[in-house]
Amino acid sequence: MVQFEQTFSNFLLRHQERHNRTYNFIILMEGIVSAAKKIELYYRTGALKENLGLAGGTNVHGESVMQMDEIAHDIVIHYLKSTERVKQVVSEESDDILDLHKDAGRYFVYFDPLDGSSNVSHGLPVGFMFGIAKKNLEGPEDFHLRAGREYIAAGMFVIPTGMFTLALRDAGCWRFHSDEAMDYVKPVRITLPEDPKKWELCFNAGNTHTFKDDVQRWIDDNGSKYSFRYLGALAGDFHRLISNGGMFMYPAIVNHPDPKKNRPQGKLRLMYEASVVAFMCREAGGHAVDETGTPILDIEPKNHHQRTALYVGSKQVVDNIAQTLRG
Ligand code: AHM
Ligand code: MG
Repeated sequence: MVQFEQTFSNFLLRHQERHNRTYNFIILMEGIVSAAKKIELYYRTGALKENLGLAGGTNVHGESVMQMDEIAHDIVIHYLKSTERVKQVVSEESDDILDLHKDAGRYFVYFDPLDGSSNVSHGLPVGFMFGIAKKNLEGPEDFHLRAGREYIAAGMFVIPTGMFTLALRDAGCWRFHSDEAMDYVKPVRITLPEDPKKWELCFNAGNTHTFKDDVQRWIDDNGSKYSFRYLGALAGDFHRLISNGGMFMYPAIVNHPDPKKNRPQGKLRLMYEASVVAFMCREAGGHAVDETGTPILDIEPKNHHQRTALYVGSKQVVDNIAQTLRG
């Protein structure tokens, strides 16, 4: 018997029809999925094509080598442009906000085309992460930077594993995998497990002594309740976290022995890393806060590359550390 799975395209088409929505979002998502497939292909053949080198370096043939994250950025821009539905984008790989179809477009896309760069030279998982917001439907467009609560969707591809997670506002968090024909198939709704048995903690434990004292104390008091896992690429770490429950955190670094290495604002980027996972987590029943215990989704970005500390995962655990963070 041939086994047929529902495809992502069919899932999305039905979703839009059920909610009486236009097809614009389908056209946008088709562009995003095409970009992800291309990035995946380049990533898997990176060593062969020598795409894993440093930007500006040269390969054995004396040709200039593009870094994988620059390639991924170009791929995403190409496919987003081709949808003709995107007003502006923010990419981790571009200093400036980029205009695509500034007047005619309908969406804003905030993305990190290849997150987790320290994994690239090992061929280990990285992420293509994105948040999507819509133009002002009432009143003229003011091009303000959207807070996570204004996103209409957010998602991530864990490359090169073929796993894709997409959260749609008020319609849940869904996971798909790539089949033999490279189609994303078999939607599975993700809800954070209530049972604490599988919960895990996920953070760079080597940084513990650099966290603020209250956070170090929280880890001392609570750490032994959980298993620890850390891949070092947010998409991969969050992919596991959202299935098992627990908490991923990247606290502010304020006690570094070399004060120049402190990161009081945190490391991760608000618009295309923290808000993306916070949005997915909310749709899966979880929560996310920053170093002051403020919900990540409520933070109004002042700058498109703004950083934030991040605590994201099961509501119970995040609420618990949020109390400590609020002091
Ligand atoms: P990048 O955008 O430079 O790749 O940094 C983001 C990554 C995240 O994917 C990951 O969660 C974190 O940085 C890991 O940082 P560290 O190596 O300090 O633990
Ligand atoms: Mg990144």
